[in-house]
Formats: sequence, C-alpha cells, structure tokens
Amino acid sequence: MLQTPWIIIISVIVGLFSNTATALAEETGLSSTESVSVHEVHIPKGADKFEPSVLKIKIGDAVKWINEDDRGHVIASIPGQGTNDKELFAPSMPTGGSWSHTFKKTGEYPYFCYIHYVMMGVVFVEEANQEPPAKIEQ
Ligand SMILES: [Cu+2]
Repeated sequence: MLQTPWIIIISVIVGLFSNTATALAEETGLSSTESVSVHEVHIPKGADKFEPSVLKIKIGDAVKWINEDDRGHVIASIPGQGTNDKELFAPSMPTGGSWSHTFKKTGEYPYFCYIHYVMMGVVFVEEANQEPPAKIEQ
C-alpha cells in the first residue's frame, strides 16, 4: 500500500528536462523498449489554425498541441465525427500551454477549437509497422 510511485518521481525529474518525456510517461504506459513518437501541432500566433492541420501517426504515438498564440484555445473532438468523438478534450490551453494525448486505437480523429470554430484539424492513426516475425522452426 505504501509503494513509492518511482515511475512518477522519475517522470517528474525527466520532465524538468523534457515535457515530452513526462507526457509520454503519463499517457502511454508503454515500456521504454517500445518506440513511440511525439508529433507536435502548433497554434501559431494570430493564425487561428493548427499546424499541421492534418497529421498521420502510428498507433501508440502521441500528439502534443502547443499554443503559441496570445490567447487561449481549446482542443476538442468534433461531436458525432471520427472514430471516438470523445477522445480529445483539453478545456484550457492558455498562451504558452500545451496538451498531449496518446492514441491507442487506429482511426480518424477530427478535432476543433470550440471557442474558434474555424480552427480544425484531424489526426489519422494507422497501424504500426509490424516487424517481420522471427523465424519459426517447424
Ligand atoms: Cu481557439
């Protein structure tokens, strides 16, 4: 019951040097031997858009939205659309803030900023490239 959550402590220490590592540790739950990528989506200042707005990633990868605008934005799945229309929700992303999410299922994830409807994007999550299986002796 009193087990120290070392992974959390380590994650926080690593996080001092890399927000990305913290996000991954918190969200993926994947072992360190699995390769995951973090894809950045920027909200540039004064542009009212996501860059890139269309992103293709592999299953298990994370996306990190970074707000470089001088006002706050929201990331939210578009209701009724996509593979899981409740997958994405970052209710507050102030100036300089960021939010990361790891995608664990293949599919299509359209999203928008529900303060500024013109800001839309989509993440396509594809199967990871499978390593060829090890030789099977018969
Ligand atoms: Cu917005």
